[in-house]
Amino acid sequence: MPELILALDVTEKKKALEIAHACAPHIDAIKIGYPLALSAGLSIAGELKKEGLPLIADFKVADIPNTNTLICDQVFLAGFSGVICQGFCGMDSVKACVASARAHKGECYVVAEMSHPGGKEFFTGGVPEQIAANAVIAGADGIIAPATRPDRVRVLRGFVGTKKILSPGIGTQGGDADAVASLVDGIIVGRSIYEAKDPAAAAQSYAHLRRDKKQ
Ligand code: NUP
Repeated sequence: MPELILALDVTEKKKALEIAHACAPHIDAIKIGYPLALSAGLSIAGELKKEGLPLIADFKVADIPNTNTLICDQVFLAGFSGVICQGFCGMDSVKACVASARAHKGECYVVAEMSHPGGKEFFTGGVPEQIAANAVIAGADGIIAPATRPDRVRVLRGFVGTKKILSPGIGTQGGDADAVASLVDGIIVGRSIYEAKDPAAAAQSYAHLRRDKKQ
């Protein structure tokens, strides 16, 4: 059964910290991306870390290897425990992110296929499979695969074996947590939790799916 990763795409720092604190007992990790990092600054990582949970930077790093290294080093120095990069820039670019993660004892996940409708435009024709295979060769910790397409998650599992699959697209994007829970290692949920009237209760509603069933 998967871990529950909160996608904290809230742009008000105070609100973000409140939601993180309220949800912390019911989640296994926090993921932030550009919305919160750009509004609150990268130092938000230090504050979120106080919740004692793994903290993933969803910056979908997608540049040449040297720039990827510079970006990922900043991510880990800020206190994140994991980073998400794109795989379509090629093996060398992914390897740079993985090397940075290793140097900082962190994790690196590679987007293999995106969850939104437009994700079908270019993440197609064997590309996601190739990205997933590359992620394994590069030594990444796992991939990101779409909860909106459980059939694709099944296919990509065949390419990553026991590496982790983290899966966004649940709830607001239409994906069904129960349909992918047994296929993945982590479900990523954003709006269905942080836009709920009671985010903690919304997070707790996934308790039956969580690996350790803490709640
Ligand atoms: O393919 C992806 N789809 C996706 O939604 C890759 C992602 N990293 N995400 C992220 O997951 C997205 O940026 C957001 O932070 C989260 C999903 O949020 P929500 O749709 O549950 O609100």
